[in-house]
Amino acid sequence: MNISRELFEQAKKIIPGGVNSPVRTCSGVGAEPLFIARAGGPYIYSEDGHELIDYVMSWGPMILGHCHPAVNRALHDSLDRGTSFGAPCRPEIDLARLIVEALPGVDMVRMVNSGTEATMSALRLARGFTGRSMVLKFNGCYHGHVDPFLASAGSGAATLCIPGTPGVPQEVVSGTLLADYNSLDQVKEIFEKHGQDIAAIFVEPAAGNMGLVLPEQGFLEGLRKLADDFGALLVFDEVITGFRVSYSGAQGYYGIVPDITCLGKIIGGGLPVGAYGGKRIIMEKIAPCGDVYQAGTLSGNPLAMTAGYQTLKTLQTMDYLALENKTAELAQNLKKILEEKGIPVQLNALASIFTLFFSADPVTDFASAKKSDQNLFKKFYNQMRQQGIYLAPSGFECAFNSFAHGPGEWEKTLEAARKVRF
Ligand code: KE4
Repeated sequence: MNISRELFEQAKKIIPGGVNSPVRTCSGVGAEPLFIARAGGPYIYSEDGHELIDYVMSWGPMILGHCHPAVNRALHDSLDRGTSFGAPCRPEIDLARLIVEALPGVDMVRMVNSGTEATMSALRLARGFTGRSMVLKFNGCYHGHVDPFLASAGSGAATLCIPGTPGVPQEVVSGTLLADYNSLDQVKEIFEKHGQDIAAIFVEPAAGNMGLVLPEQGFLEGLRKLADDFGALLVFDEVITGFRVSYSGAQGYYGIVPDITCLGKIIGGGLPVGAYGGKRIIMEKIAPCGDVYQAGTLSGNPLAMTAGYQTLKTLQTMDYLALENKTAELAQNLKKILEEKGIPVQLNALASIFTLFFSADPVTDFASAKKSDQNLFKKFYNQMRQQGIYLAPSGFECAFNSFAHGPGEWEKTLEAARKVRF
């Protein structure tokens, strides 16, 4: 009896692909999805009763671990007061205040309901504030399924785009410019050609959607200077890195202050939340104080605000450096185990995130990430999952450690890696 398989067959009849987000099918690694019944701490439990150590952690939100007592207690209390009012409520101020106090680049913040909604709104704001229409993003960076960002490099000049998916008209991506991550020369060239028309640079300050790719020395500083020199805005998509790489996000970790910051994942504590924030003069351009329109029925609902608030309050008491060190130790030991099997591995790690690329060459951008051996990753993923270690079902995602993982989980993870056969 395979309950997950049965549920997957049922789901496929009424939900496209049987999932509410494509990566969850696990088709990229030749596996079927596990249907999860419950989770607690660093563990998830499948409908078939299997316990697995979770390094997906809902793709980042669960940095405290699943069912953190303080978060769940706060949610239970909030539930009995109502789930959504469609009117201002105190928890919105409480969470907004924590975000503003934590992030150097955020004087004001608007809540939305997903990372996609955050980046979509931030793009409209950047265009409205600057009066310009073009936007520059980086190959391999993902900013949610916003039409102008679903663009692929066109032929010839790398900067001109074609739609990355059906349903996005050419004219929607004609204002999107593409460069390679960590390539300041390409960015300079693009600005020299289009500089007066570029509203914003959108960048993941540490990129988590091609596997983890870190900014090279001077890259973020260079983007900051180019944005300033040409009157464009610098937008940090911190949906993954916000409150993950440090309590002050990547902007605090790297010491670069963006004009707008996009958030999601951790600030919702597992409930649907996104946010975008920035300098006051920019944020006051947003309706109703400004004329750039954005709205949302469930934005700022008390339940999600409560989960986010309690998560951040708890994070204020946690030792990020200790978790960073433990994550580095785990990742380096995994790399060592694989190399002892004759498997070339590149490790990219930052704070509590890491990616093992099955490649002999360093991974510094999307092109080098794509050179990694996905067949080796597939073998690794499936044999680790069979041994109760739940990794992201793609070689272009990250592993997320948490404050709930401990020596027992890390040792079990290493033991499982030792038994993988390639
Ligand atoms: P959501 O709309 O999925 O909440 O956020 C979109 C988004 C925006 N920016 C960054 C940097 C992101 O990583 C994401 C979403 N991340 C993916 C995984 N890397 C979510 C998983 C999924 O699509 O199911």
